[in-house]
Amino acid sequence: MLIKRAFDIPSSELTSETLYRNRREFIKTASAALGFAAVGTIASACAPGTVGAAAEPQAKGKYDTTEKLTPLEDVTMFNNYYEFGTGKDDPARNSKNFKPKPWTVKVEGLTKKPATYNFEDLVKGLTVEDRIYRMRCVEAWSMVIPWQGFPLADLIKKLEPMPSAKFVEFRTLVDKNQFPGQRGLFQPLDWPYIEGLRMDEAMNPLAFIATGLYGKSLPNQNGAPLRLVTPWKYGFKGVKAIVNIRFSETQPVNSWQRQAANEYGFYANVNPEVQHPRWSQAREQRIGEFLKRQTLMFNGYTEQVASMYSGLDLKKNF
Ligand SMILES: Nc1nc2c(c(=O)[nH]1)N[C@H]1C(S)=C(S)[C@@H](COP(=O)(O)O)O[C@H]1N2
Ligand SMILES: [Mo]
Repeated sequence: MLIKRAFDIPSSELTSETLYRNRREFIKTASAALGFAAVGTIASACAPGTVGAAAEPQAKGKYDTTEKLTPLEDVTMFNNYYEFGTGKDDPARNSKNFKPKPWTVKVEGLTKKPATYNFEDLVKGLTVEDRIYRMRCVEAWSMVIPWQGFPLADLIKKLEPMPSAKFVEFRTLVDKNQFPGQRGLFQPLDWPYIEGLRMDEAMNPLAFIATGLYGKSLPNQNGAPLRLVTPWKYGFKGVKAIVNIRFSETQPVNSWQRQAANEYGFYANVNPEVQHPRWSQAREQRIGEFLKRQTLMFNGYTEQVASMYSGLDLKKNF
């Protein structure tokens, strides 16, 4: 017989592209029908490892990059998450027993809706979206990651900050029992991990809160159950396992700034022209590629973000 029927095709012939696209459609439909909470449940019921290997671009939305996706294995095995250790493989190894559920987020400061929300209430009414973003770490490695989550702007609108709020600050959980990096003699950072954005940056359509990736609920090592994603900034802005959102009038001091203010600024915009004191930022290593590539201004998102920084000296405000 010449024509193969679908169930005759060995799974090795089904590209991860097809699997990923189908799953993406399925999750969209299912989450529309069942509401936001369904995403995690449905996605985690799918076996891990069936998507991701040499995946092809799946750009759909207007903010999606068409570049080749970084395989799921790399996205989940090569991480930065000092609460779990300073090695790139520590987060995957040490986060297996982390409990992202139940989860609460305290919202405070200059807001009309201050409260401690459980995760489900915090995200209630927000629409899940896909975003394929180019990601760039300050250590010069980069990836392309298909995220699921919602625009940060949608969450902020729901939380009704007061007009006097000029910044929003995020904090990660502090829990010695769950985070080996918060025990012991060597503490690489002061805890909690803190990051912040100017309000206009936070409201920019690119700023995203991820609750999933590759159609799966967010792996612990990537910041479950919710983390910030700002693709025009260096990776350290992407604060993980958020338990605190504070609206303030004054600019927050983020963790890396507190650690080494000469090396890490508040803005952390990807900028090939401003070098880190110890290394150049002109080029980057895309995980899975052999040759280095040029780093793009604002990580390639100039069109969406440059206007926010007109009149700002980006060499001083790095
Ligand atoms: N709480 C917390 N968030 C964090 C970090 C961390 O150490 N702790 N590392 C940051 C850095 S430096 C990077 S590059 C990204 C990496 O995200 P990923 O592991 O999902 O790729 O997480 C950021 N968020
Ligand atoms: Mo990073």
